Amino acid sequence: MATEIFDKVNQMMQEIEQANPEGAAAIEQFRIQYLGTKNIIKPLFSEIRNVPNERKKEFGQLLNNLKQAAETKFQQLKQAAESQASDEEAAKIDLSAPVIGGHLGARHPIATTHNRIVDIFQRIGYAVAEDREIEDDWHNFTAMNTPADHPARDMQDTFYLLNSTEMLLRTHTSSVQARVMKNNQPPIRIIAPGRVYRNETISARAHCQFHQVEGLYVDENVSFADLKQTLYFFAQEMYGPQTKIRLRPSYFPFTEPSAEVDVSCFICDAKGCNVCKYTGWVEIMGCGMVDPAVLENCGIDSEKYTGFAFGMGIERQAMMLHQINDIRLLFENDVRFLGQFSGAL
Ligand code: 2NM
Repeated sequence: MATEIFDKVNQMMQEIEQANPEGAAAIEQFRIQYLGTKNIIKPLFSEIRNVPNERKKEFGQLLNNLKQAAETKFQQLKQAAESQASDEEAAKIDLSAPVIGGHLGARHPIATTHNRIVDIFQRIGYAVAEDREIEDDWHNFTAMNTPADHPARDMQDTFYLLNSTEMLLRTHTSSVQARVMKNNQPPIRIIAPGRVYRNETISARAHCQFHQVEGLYVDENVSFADLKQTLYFFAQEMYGPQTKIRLRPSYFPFTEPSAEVDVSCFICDAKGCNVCKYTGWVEIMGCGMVDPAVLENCGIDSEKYTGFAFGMGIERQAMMLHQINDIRLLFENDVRFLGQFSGAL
């Protein structure tokens, strides 16, 4: 009799361990059977009087283990069922469905302005050239006809890598054009957009990092007239069909002759306003005929070929287009600022 009741408890233990009810109803059935008010473990406790004294303690422990096993099993079943339910719920979400009334981000004005500039030049046959931001002195300065004693080469103006007099953060994307000229013969017609660095005191008008688009066209018989017409086309596409341009003589080490390019003020239609400081004109870029020394430095025969080049700051164009009066706004990523450009492409 005593061994029989022990066998019965051990068998029930096996049943509990092997039980695998599926679905909420079957799990509830398990709970009622082993843990409910009329569960089948409870009556076993009254069998203790039929167990010989020396085995009562052992029997009591066995029953407690049985109760505990049923409780543990039930908790496991419940958890497994809940996590399956949440998996099924998640599987119903269509991740490819379009957002309804969702909050869309905004493109950064530097990106939209960059895209506009690049697009205008691509339409007239310019290819985009990109290269490294960490440059060597030769591609950034020497190739660009910038002498060793030029102020741009000073530590005050250029970020050199730690303990280096050779490696620096490019100060303009001309270094990209030097690489293209070294590796290709004319005709060359490229724009080089990208980030550049200068050791400037940060203010509303200047930053130590900004973006440029530089252009370069080298071929036989490229003339200053070609340069002017290209810039005129760009100005009209960028600032509207009423836009005029004017060139003022200037100086760059890598071009001769050189000029600054102004466009008629598109804010006030050249009548005079804050943006053009009541002059009717705003400066948008520098340009010139590539100095023959630059062509020779990069392995191009300056007797056979001529070229023009130009360079503009993307931030400057973005600030004019959107009437932004502080360049620092373009680098702070304040969502109250960036959110104002949603919808722009
Ligand atoms: C400017 C102004 C004038 C320029 C020159 C060259 C190169 F590689 F051909 F020598 N690239 N860009 C250039 C000329 C850039 O930026 C204000």
